[in-house]
Amino acid sequence: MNEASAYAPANIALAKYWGKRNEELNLPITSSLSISLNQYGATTTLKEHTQHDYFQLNGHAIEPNTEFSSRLTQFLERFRPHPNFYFEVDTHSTVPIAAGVASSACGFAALTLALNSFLDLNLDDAALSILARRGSGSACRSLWHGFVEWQAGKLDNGMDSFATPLPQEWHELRIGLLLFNTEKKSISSRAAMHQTVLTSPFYREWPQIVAKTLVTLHSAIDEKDFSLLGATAEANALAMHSTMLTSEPSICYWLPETVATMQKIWQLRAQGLELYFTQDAGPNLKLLYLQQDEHLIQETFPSIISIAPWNLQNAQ
Ligand code: 2P0
Repeated sequence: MNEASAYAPANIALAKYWGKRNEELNLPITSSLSISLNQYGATTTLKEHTQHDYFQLNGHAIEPNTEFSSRLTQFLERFRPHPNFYFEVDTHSTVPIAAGVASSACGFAALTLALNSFLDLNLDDAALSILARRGSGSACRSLWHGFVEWQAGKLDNGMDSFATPLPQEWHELRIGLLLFNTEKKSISSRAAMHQTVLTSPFYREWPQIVAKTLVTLHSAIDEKDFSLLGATAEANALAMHSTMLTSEPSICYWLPETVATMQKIWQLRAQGLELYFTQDAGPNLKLLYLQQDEHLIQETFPSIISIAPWNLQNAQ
């Protein structure tokens, strides 16, 4: 166990995880369904360190006693072979900085996989997903490529709340990242989720909305019905943001560029282009389109980062 490395892709939810029934265990109120971002993710290397844990991100040491380092230390407590054993965790992320594309998700997923191999734990997929979830809820979906579904589960201890990959592949599907802002967000998704559940009068509708979204997404994926997939994912993201906007105080991750781009997408769609968006807890948009329109989309949005989720030869 001198050293172990693992890679995990970032993921974007088409049916969002928004709201917890248990904040300590990261147990969600609803199930969710995501698509992984192929070569955009995190590679984590683990070694033993002397005297204290040591964390590096993209070649820079993470200061001890920051919120980030204490979250990592807390996560590692579950794995420490004995109290005087310390970890060196070196993570390299290919996710564009501040893209709002779940850097914590791929980070905790890669760390869980690296721990499994470093400590020869031989954990099965469900156990790995449950452990990754403890680091960050959406990390439980980042252990696989392609479509992944996280079952909310019912148990209080969370042992039935884990993700599994879907068997369907959709090689023509593309995801585009459109980044408008690189500043740190004003409110973390963790805090925003908490505030929404407690204060939004619209939140009581959310579980039924997600249940319907999931049924429709499954038929869209089974039938390879792109219009249905795109429209369903877009409506789910807008419903999630409606719960945020109606929380008290209101949470608005939208920038003028976000809204202007939504309107441009709606206009292009009215002209016949099959283009949809989804948005997470940040101002950036993730576009959904098909390979046949990739050139046109790249011309229309020159800064877009276009991802082919099943073209896996580039993934680590
Ligand atoms: C998602 N998000 O399904 C949703 C949509 C953001 C918007 O999962 O508190 O970082 O660590 O469980 O996983 C971001 O939340 O939250 C997220 P924690 P996480 O992708």
